[in-house]
Amino acid sequence: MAVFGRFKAGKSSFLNHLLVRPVLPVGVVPVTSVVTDICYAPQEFAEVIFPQQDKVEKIPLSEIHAYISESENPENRRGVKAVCVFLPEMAPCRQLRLVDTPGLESILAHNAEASLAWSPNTDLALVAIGVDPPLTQQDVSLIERLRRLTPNVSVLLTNMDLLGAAEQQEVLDFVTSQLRTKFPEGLRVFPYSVKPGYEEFRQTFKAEHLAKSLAQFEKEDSAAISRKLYTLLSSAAGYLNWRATPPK
Ligand SMILES: Nc1nc2c(ncn2[C@@H]2O[C@H](COP(=O)(O)OP(=O)(O)OP(=O)(O)O)[C@@H](O)[C@H]2O)c(=O)[nH]1
Ligand SMILES: [Mg+2]
Repeated sequence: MAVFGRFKAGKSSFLNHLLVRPVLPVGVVPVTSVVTDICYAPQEFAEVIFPQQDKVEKIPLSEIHAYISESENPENRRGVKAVCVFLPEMAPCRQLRLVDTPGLESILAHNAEASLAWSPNTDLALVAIGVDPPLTQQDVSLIERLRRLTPNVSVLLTNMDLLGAAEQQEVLDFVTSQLRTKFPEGLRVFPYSVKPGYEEFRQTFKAEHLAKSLAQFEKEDSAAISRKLYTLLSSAAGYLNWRATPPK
């Protein structure tokens, strides 16, 4: 499950909250500069993938900041393709990989490039949208783009704690109805906050999205592969003077 979205939407904070541990660096300025993949291993460690040198370096988890944060690896000068984090606490969901991506729409264009270049690998995509502003044309374009790569795209409405109860409902209704007009076949919207007192959002997300997605993993996987093949064939269709049939 890969988390995409605007810079500072709270993508890394959300994954830390899900893991109940501050694994990924977060901050008030653009932070994540490298795609970071989190999955299960019996022991905790991390690997840094350098494509240019065809090299994988094993490092302690405490050192990942040096490779994935904009302040310590500006413009990804170290030339890192991705960082893989292995955690024993991912044991209950071994078939799951959580992926954090650099933010879009910031002044740092290389971050958006890194995210979009990685996006064709996505099976389950989660688009993080902060409540202020609640939904932009760029968010909708991102969802459209991801839906060409996978049938399973959902929205995480972050920073809900910044609003009172009535405003929370107002924003949720606005985002849901706007998305329904753009995507009539439906898109799940999960409200979220990492602040104390909002743990029920995490429970709902885990029960309603993660657990169900894992249960349907095989089915989802083959649907995602069909969608990717369709996108690949469509992009090659002009070249071959042939029309691809969309998957059912
Ligand atoms: N009030 C509030 N603040 C949040 C929440 N989630 C994240 N933040 C804050 O928002 C800021 C950005 O969080 P990050 O997790 O770094 O955001 P990001 O989307 O990963 O940012 P980039 O990696 O730069 O794209 C930080 O200052 C967080 O503390 C939330 O649910 N509520
Ligand atoms: Mg981040």
